Amino acid sequence: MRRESIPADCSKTTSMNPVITSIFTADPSAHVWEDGRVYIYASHDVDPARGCDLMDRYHVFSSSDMVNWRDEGEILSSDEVNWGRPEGGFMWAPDCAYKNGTYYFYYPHPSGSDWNDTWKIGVATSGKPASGFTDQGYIPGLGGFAMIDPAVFVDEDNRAYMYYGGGGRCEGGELNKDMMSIKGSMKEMKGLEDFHEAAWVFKRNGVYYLTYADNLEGNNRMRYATSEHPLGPWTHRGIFLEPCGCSTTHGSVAEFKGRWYLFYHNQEISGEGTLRSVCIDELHFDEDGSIRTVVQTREGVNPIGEAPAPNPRMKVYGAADCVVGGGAAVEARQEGRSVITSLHGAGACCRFERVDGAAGGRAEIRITYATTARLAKLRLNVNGSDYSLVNAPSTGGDDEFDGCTGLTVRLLQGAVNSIVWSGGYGDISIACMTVIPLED
Ligand code: FUB
Repeated sequence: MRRESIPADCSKTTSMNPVITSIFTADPSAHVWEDGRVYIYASHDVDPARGCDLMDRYHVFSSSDMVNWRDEGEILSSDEVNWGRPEGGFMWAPDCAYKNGTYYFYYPHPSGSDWNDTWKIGVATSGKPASGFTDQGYIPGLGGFAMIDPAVFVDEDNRAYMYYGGGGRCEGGELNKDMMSIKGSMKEMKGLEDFHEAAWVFKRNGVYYLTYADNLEGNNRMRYATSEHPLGPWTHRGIFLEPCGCSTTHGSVAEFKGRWYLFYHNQEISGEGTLRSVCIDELHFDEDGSIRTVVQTREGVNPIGEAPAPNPRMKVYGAADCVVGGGAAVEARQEGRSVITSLHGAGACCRFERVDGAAGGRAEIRITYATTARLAKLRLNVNGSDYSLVNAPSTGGDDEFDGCTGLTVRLLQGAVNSIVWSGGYGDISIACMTVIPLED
């Protein structure tokens, strides 16, 4: 295998917005766990979109510095939910909580074909934050018409609370110690003004904050209310996120290394309300605890904490390692580099054989690319499994190989894996492919 000289480096100086560009993601729920990393549990808008019904799986993303984000891969799909809607789909805004060594992943999903009347709140558990989740069923007694968007807040005394709702009604209740049932019953959260959906609760300086999306026609905003108690009553405090240019708005708030952040989504990359992308901007408070209006930026946020160290197990595969087909070509560029080009035609592809999957299991697969197309895409197939379309936003020049995109997939043990990138979705050239084995 020949190593290419083009660096397979995805590092950024600010997070940029949207921050997740490789696939379409929405409804981010952010948490900082004991390993010191920040995690985003997001919905996945499946491309091409057809309303929000094809959203059938979840990915997790994590970072050590708020700027460089790693796709941790898919953690749950509707195929794995045996109590779920027979037709699948409708895996909407999720959340995750940690208690006593277990991660609890909460997600809204209908149990019947009449989807909006049969919502339930499913729970999947794992001993790890971003892999190994197994569905455990749904929380008894919760759900029904429009009751979506679960959010769980674990207080300093280790008591946990669930909030959820849609269609104008927000409910909250305490979770039992098992984290999978409600103590008593849920009650309506009083004092919220113009509640639509997307409840989220956090605590700062002893004050509980409940944030949510309002009902502004076609362009929801985010409002918040505060309370001295986790289940209210709440005092409405106002709007802190103006419209993001997307018909839905959904956000979460987290503190990371002493700074506060809002995680939300917009439709900047696609221009379509059902192909959304997660963004991050800083959140600031006034002296009296009021949240200042969030400034939505293109640059995103600055690095904080440690940048990711190069992974010693990373392997880089160049144009010489790939077999092209369907009109794709290998071309020599400046400094004697060879790159894979002409991937715009339907059927054009490049195939990397004998890719090393190390011990097998999860691995990040990234490509370093250049494109002048506003939004090129490539379809990724690994060992015969079709993963999805992977986005490759413009780098501004067909010789500007500073684009980086990819997914986390599952590889087999050893140098036996076949990875195919197929084109037909915009002109794009690939300089190299990087494979980084992850802990399983
Ligand atoms: O992503 C599907 C739905 O759109 C979410 O559950 C809502 O909060 C809205 O963002």
